[in-house]
Amino acid sequence: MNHEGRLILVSNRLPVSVVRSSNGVEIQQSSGGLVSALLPLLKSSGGCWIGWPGADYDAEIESELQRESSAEFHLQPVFLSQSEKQYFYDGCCNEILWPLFHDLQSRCNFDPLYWSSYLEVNETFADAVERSARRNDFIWVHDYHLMLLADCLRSRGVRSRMAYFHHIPFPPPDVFEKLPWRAEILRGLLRFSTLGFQTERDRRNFFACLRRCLSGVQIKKIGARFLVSVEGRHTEAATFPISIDYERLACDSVSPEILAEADQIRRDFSDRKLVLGVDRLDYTKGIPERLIAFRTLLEQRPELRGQVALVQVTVPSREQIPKYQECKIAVERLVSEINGAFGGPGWAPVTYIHRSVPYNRLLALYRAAHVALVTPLKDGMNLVAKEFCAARSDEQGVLVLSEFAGAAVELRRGALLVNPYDFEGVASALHEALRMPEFQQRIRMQAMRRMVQGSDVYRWCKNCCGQALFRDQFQVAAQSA
Ligand code: GDG
Repeated sequence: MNHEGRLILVSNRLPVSVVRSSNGVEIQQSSGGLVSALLPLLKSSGGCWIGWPGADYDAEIESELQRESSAEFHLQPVFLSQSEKQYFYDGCCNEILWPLFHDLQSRCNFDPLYWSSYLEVNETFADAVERSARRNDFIWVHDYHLMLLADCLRSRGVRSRMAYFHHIPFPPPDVFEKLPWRAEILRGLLRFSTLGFQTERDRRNFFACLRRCLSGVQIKKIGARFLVSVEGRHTEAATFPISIDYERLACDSVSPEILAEADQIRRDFSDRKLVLGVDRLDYTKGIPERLIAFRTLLEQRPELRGQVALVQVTVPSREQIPKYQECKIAVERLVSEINGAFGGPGWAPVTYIHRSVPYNRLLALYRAAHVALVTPLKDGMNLVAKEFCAARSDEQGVLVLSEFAGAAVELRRGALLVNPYDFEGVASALHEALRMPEFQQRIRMQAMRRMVQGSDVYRWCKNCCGQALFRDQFQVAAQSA
């Protein structure tokens, strides 16, 4: 990618999981489009990936990670203490920044101790980056856990190019300004050379927050990019919607095993129409609201009772945080109410799977579903929506998608867009989806597949990095514009 420098990737989590067994510690590479897109880049640039391995400090883990690292690139762990996990990760990241950035400020706990820990952990990550990075390296930081990293590094005199990609939404100023440390976050972000957002909505919100909370900010548009200038410093900002490894998913999902498994799933449900939800168990994903909409459908359309089944996969997430525990209880209560009210002997309208299903099973579910019901209250992008399309080479299936998911921008021509808070609206879109003729499904699915295929995760990666690499030329152009 870059002739001189290496790529230094920094994210809260390393792209691995640590599995302990009787044989000791084993390091497993995480799957997913982001890791598949980034690893080849990392290998070609000979860089390193810095992050928390998701386990407490252990010399054995450290040496296993070293063994996993190759001549091409290495994995550098940053270990968090118990109190850092509690105050930085659970606290600041997941009880302040996560809800606030998803417009749910009433769920925030603005504890100043959480913020102190955020500052400390960003410094700890900066220690690790400083140890690894050289002047010509390109440092690419991911997500809201590390918004102050460039600031920490610049204060130590690190002058490398630094890009930041924001995976979650950026809230509008009326929401963002509730944050007691709003100016620190904005100033911190402006120490990066390049800022990437998922959608224009997020980029615009970021600019509106800058104008509301900082003085002396100037923003110039140059082509599809923007140059933000403050106090004589410049940062480039642009929109790069993240995506998936389309070809891999499309290819894997037509293997004979997956197709046979999808047929088996349909038979298991006695050829009832399947509606599928796949999410981390997170209150932003709108799972209780989705269940209420499904209940509304069964109440309003008695003829559908016994004809349609909702399969909801929820992957356990952030289970030690009270708001997540409340969400889990709300989901379980609704599932049992719906099954109690509309189920019959040997038959339940909602199948609730509270665990991660294997990749092959997930693909078979995508293939078996008549409808994917993707209704987050707000989402940076939502990759499940794109994966569903990639898996449907049969050009059948309907996507019912929240208008508040970043994916709605690219998929709006094929999906049925809904407001997840409008239960009757979601129920009626679901009804339309279940009755949609095959030719209409085909037209819509073709449009969505074309869109996802044309902008996959590799292209995303190239756009994000390419832009950062050409930053110097861009700034010269900007200053003379
Ligand atoms: C953040 C932002 C943004 C889910 N269940 C299973 C499973 N998954 C996989 C899906 C998909 C991924 O997890 C979930 O991605 P999302 O995009 O939906 O959501 P977040 O985790 O919230 O991610 C989001 C994303 O970052 C990228 O920028 O889109 O807005 O919140 O890939 O397939 N995979 C398997 N079994 C499961 O049960 N194997």
